[in-house]
Amino acid sequence: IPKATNITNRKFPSTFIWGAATAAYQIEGAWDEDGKGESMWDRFVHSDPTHIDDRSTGDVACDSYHKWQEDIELLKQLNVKLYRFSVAWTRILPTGYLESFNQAGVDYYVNFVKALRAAEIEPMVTLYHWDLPQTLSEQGGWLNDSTADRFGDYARIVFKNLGPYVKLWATINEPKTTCTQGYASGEMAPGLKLVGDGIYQCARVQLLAHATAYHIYHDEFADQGGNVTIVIDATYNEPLTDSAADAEAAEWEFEFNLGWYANPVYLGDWPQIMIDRVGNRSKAEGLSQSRLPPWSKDELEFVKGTFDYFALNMYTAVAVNAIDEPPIGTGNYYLDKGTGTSYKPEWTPSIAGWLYSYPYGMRGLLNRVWSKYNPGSIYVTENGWATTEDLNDQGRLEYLQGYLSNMLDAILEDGVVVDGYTTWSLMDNFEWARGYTQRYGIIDVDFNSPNRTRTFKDSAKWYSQTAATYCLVDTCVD
Ligand code: GBH
Repeated sequence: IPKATNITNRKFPSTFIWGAATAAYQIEGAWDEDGKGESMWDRFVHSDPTHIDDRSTGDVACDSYHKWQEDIELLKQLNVKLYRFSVAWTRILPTGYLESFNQAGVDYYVNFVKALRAAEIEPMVTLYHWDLPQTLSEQGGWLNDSTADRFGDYARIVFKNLGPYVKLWATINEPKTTCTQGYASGEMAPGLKLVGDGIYQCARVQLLAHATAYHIYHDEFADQGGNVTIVIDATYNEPLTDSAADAEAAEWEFEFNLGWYANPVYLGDWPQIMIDRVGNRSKAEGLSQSRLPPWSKDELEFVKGTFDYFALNMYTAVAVNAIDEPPIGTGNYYLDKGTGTSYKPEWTPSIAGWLYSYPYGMRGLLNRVWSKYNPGSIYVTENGWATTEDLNDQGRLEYLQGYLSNMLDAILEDGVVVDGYTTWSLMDNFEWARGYTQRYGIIDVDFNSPNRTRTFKDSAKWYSQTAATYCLVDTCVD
């Protein structure tokens, strides 16, 4: 196995848990089978094929709905002990309402988690990875406060039925991506462009939904003894220059991205800089209330502290610079944050425009999350690299090796508690608006074959060795 430079040859702690991640809409297919309802992603891809770069859909995807036993075999061959996957809300409650309850959906996932346990693989279940029931979407989706209650109804069913086999829960995956890409840029479902106000309301409703599920678990299923949190994605924000202004801008960027979701959950309330900047700009626009919806005292209490660990998705670094105050006029999150972003020339680009390799960013961000939010335990629930289809994926191998090496530095040198890691992704899958043009899997999937044949890439061979030896290179010292 080739050695990248500066990779530590020390072992990960024996308690560290190696895993892989996927999401329902990206792998399952069987979009309308066995009573499943339509989700907003089903609608998004079917209503206008141009929403997706290659005009593809997740109708079949990796066909994991049928090939789940084969997926468990792959996990075993990878030597991983943790599998992060998501449940499709529309298999459990096809319309999002209780009266639409679908037993076949529950049975499917109960069988699946039982089989994972039998294979000695711990399930980490994400309740929501972007596939909102279309019925709820038409009633406002993440702009409508009542969606938080519907999410609670759904979460209760999943906790009750899967809870005996599941100890690690994630409520909502990357709420920020849903708000920015789904409700502001319109690149993802439901394709709305509400860049000044809907984007903030979407964050509020998702945080209420998360907190609702968290409290249901701890009030009604505490005897299951599991841990619940929300999955937040973040970049490592490096000031573009060593000027004080760029350092402050990097701080604003941090708060307008990670802090937007982490601050309410871990510390209480929106970050102060968001309250100030969005409030001031809203006032200057002549609005009577901030476009960032203020929390009531009860809501604040309800959301604060709703975590049992920190689930962090981390892929890239961003360089941040100060800019002149953007003109007042149209409400816009991207102007509210008042920063400029770019990528440094020394970082390695991937084929995804937003994703650059800067391995130190993993160590830097883990330290920041650890000291700022004091979460007790961190799982890195996604981290991965985009390529075209290629079995000889040396670039991915080096990316993972470099990021994991920096994670190990955070653990051994800095005392950050990282308990587990689920790489993105177990296998190539439907990459949202990019369709099948960008591959993140360590395992290749042949989307031209009806069998959706899975083949280990070089990175998967390396990862299976690493998961067995706790070592990023061929030989480690303890
Ligand atoms: C993850 O998000 C998702 O959870 C996962 O489903 C997905 O397959 C994986 O990434 C790979 O993309 O287009 O410049 O506006 C990672 C965080 C946040 C990264 C939104 C891309 C859009 C940047 N993503 N971001 S841009």
